[in-house]
Amino acid sequence: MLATALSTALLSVGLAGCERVQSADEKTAAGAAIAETAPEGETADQFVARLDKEMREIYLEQNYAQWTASTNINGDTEFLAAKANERGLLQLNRWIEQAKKYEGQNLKPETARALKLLKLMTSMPAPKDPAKVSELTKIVAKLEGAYGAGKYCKDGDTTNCRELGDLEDVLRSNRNYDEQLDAMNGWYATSVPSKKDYTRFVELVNEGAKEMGFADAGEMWRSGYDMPANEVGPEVDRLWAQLKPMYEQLHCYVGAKLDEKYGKDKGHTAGGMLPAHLTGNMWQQDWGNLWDIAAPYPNASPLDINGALKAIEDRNIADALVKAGGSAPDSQNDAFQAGKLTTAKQMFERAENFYTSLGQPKLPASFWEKTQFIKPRDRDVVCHASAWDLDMKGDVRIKMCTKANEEDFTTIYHELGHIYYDLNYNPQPAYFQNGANDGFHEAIGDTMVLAMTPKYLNSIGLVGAQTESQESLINSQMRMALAKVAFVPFGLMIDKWRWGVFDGSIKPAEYNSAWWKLKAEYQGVAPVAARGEEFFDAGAKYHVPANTPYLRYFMAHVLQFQFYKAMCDASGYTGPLNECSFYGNAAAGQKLTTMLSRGASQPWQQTLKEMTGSEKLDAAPMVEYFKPLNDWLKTQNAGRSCGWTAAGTGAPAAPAPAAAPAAPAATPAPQEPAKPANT
Ligand code: X8Z
Ligand code: ZN
Repeated sequence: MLATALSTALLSVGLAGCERVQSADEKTAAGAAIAETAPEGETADQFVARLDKEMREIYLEQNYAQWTASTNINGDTEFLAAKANERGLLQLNRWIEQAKKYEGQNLKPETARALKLLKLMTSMPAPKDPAKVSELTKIVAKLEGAYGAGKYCKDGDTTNCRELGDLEDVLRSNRNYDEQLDAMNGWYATSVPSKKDYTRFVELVNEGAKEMGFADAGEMWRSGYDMPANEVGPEVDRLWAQLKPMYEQLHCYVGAKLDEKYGKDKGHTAGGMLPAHLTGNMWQQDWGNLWDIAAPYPNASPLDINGALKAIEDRNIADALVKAGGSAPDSQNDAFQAGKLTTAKQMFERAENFYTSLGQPKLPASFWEKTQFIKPRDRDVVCHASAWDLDMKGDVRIKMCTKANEEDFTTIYHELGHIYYDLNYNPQPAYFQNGANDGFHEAIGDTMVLAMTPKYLNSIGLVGAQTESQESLINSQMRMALAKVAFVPFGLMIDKWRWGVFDGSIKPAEYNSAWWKLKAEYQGVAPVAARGEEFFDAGAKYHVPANTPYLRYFMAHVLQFQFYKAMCDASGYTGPLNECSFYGNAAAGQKLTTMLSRGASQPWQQTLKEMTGSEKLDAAPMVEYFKPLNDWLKTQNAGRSCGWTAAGTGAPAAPAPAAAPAAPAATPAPQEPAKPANT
């Protein structure tokens, strides 16, 4: 695909995050047929027709180069990816220059839209100075490579290094307080060297954005939503206000569970915040791994998807070991890898089946041949999951380091949402091959995840028989809430931070304190020991070094419930929203197909209206979905002291949720010694 509205497209490196463009015939190698100047007398319509053709050509080189670099990190591939990106960015600047002569002309709506989207085609606007484009693309390739190859070697012992995936495993399932702290701090140490490059990166993209007429790169990002850029902030604040009371209830409940598990002195930090290393997730964005301590009714209907997937993997490894025969360590290792690959493919097949049940096509054979399903053993790769459309005509791939757990299982459904978006809008001109907005792209797969009800999971053999009871309902709602509700403030704070970084209100000397201040304010999480400016903790989150805008995920969390409700309605379902699954329903599938095939060819508000009947983002369906859990949480939290104060961070406090009786706005926290950064 062309990636996500503001982000991907041309400039692959670092742009897209989850969405990258890719591939095609070698004979159309990028640049081959692309002139540096526009033909004389070219009309606007002729210009966009040429744009369509040239974009298809130039992305190939970028996509192949970037795929190669992301699936094999080393100096050579980094160099080539940077070069390809440099050529792409230079060409984008040329097109933008060439398009200027049509400003103010009376154009066909489709042509006007193509020209408007052109300026928003990258999330890394490049300066005009070619030397700076070269510098920018080298930095970008280096930042992403460094993230992908990051390792924590405890006490500097290089014979004992762990990668991100190993460290995430600790947070996922090891409940030892100190080991979790060590895993988090260990990963966060890997981003320290990137601060200098990131700081320079910010200067360069701001220069590019200004030359394109934006105040800074953040304003450019906010211009990608078919509404005035200055209305985007207030719009997302409005949505957050709809969701915040529910988040505060969940925060209070999870905090109480952490107290039970670790003791009152360790379950909260000063001010009543959750200790960052105890949320089961490296970035505190998804608390689903806390199921072992947060399950409301451990004895109600089973929902142990992790256990089921692990059992499948164990069987596959055992089968592969039998096949391999030999007992030599090499053949054992091969069998282990083969067992993991088989499991990953089975997980992908299951997700593909969900989409085909809705009328989508089977994935092309090349997808199965070229996808990176699991982490290779012989080289560094960027493990962060992403979906790629290499040639806009069927060469789609996913890059993942799949593990047999629930989080990765749902990530596969998420990634396939991108892939099916790509395949459905491939007939559009290149410049419309994108999501209606970038939040749409991120919301598709997640909408399918909402339809993965306990009944569906039972039907595919991943959980045991379900009995209908209030306890089962609360369990399944909690399972979703730990992933979806917990995410919302995280989805907002990342770009609040970047908007500040780009507009200069957050200076490099304040990067870390501002990061933790926003995390305190929105999420109510904090590190347990000072994280001063010697750290660069934002850089430990993929999307920052990869320069993938993040507001898209916040919007997606709102949109996916709107889409889900619309598809449930289309399927004829009339029961409680949270029990609906449209798996296998043709009418729901038709709605989806229509939305996907529009791509970015019209303002997203129009596409949303076709899908849901309304052109407004609205968190009401999310609130409706979680009503049973929210009511239950209020009862559970009665008598608890909910809310937090962001002690020492200067961030505003979250007031106590209404249902929590008479508690002060925050647990009066024991005063910690003054900490420079985050407390
Ligand atoms: O980055 C992703 C996807 C690729 S677009 C794996 N996600 C965000 C994240 O991991 O931070 C999906 C949810 C949020
Ligand atoms: Zn995604």
